[in-house]
Amino acid sequence: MPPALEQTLVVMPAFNEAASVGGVVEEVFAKLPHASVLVVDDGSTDGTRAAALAAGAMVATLPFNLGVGGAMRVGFRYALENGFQAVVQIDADGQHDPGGALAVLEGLEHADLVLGARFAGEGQYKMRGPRRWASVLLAAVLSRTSRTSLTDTTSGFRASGPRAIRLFARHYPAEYLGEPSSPSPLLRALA
Ligand SMILES: Nc1nc2c(ncn2[C@@H]2O[C@H](COP(=O)(O)OP(=O)(O)OP(=O)(O)O)[C@@H](O)[C@H]2O)c(=O)[nH]1
Ligand SMILES: [Mg+2]
Repeated sequence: MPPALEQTLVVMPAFNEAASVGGVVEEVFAKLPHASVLVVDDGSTDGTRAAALAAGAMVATLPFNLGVGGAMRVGFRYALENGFQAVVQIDADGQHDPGGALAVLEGLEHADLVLGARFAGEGQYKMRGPRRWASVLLAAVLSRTSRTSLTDTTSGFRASGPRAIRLFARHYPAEYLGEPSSPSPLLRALA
């Protein structure tokens, strides 16, 4: 059995997404009734917080910008402390179809972490230039390391089960899509 939606927390990292976050939250509630939604508003300077609250989400507002990694760790800690069995990350810019969240959640029956790939034959998403090369390289290296065929290792659309939640609440690459003092060339290409 995949985790019940009552025990599922949707975590939405958001940085200046006032224009889209409300619509995405509403769509999540429509597609995943009974799930909880936590928007992590990461020092936005627009109306992200108000738009997310108006749509019915919980909002964690960070006093300054931590980046997506730091924001996700806030979400995982909240999930752990409140007994959620699954965390689904959905971006606030409307790039992920919340309807697809059911499919990634179902994958948790057989895995600790499920990635919703953007290059697996559905949708129109395209990457170009260094970002694409870095993504292909990462996919090749991580496919070997994990002995699984992975096409899109940096997709934000992912579901984590209880073991992954415990791990990520403690350790999560906070620099990812953040502003580290000296970003690696690979991370810079992907950001
Ligand atoms: N919490 C937090 N969220 C962020 C930050 N930067 C981006 N985000 C959010 O993370 C999600 C993904 O960011 P995007 O900029 O869309 O990254 P992407 O999808 O890889 O890039 P695009 O292909 O340009 O859409 C969105 O919901 C953003 O609002 C940040 O510094 N902090
Ligand atoms: Mg995006």
